[in-house]
Amino acid sequence: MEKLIITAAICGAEVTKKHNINVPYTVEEIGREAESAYKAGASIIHLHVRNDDGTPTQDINRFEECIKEIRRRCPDVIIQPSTGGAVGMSNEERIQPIYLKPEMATLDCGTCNFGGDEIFINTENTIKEFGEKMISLGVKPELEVFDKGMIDMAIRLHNKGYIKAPMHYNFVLGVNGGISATIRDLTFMAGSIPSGSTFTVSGIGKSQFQMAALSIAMGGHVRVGFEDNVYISKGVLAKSNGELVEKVVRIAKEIGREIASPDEARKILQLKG
Ligand code: KMH
Ligand code: ZN
Repeated sequence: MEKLIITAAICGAEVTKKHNINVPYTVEEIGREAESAYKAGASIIHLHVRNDDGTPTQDINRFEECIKEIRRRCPDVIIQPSTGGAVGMSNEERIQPIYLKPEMATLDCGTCNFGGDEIFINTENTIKEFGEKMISLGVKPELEVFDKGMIDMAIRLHNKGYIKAPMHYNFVLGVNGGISATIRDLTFMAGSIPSGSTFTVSGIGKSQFQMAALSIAMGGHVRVGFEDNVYISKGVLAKSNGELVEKVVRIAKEIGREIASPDEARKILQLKG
């Protein structure tokens, strides 16, 4: 089996210090959390940024500052900014970080409910626009799919030239409005992507480590981090993103999967590097 790529989603847009005091807001805190994940074995940092008061922002200058701080602490890590941002942001706001030409960025492949009255909106035209811009700037998309139909959308847009192969998917399982975090649904998703594609799995909330273990055994990759889950075990808050990554590394070792370095991850994902 290929080595395991671990992505750390260190911050997110929705989780706050009220959920876990260690959720990073400031540039320094974001740097600290990225470094803890990287030192534990993460080769990709999925990045949202915040203002110092914790409000989510997609401001290009804030991304630039945070990326500089992460680079200083983790020279070779792959930095993957979000273009999803937070629910309710405009497309213009969301797309900003790709103009920094990161190696990767997320590309959300459909609209879904996001709990309560929230709707995370990604129309077909939005996905086309973001996909085209990423191709023109040389940014590899991680295709965020919250449901099976979003895989089909990505395939359709790939066939029309808006997304290049090999495609890399992130199955986000267990969002309140998306596909569930079950063995059945993970198997369904993994069986639905074109051959030659790669996938990572983000189990939301209490499913995080169960979905991680399944993906490790299936040959997929894993995303963990405060964006998706703030607990290290039932009722026990994680001290850092690094602690969550360490747990994945322990599980992987037991199952016999080696951990990919950032450069090995670049090869597996066919990034330009
Ligand atoms: N914060 C969510 C509304 C992404 O990073 O591309 C969207 C999200 C997906 O987190
Ligand atoms: Zn995100």
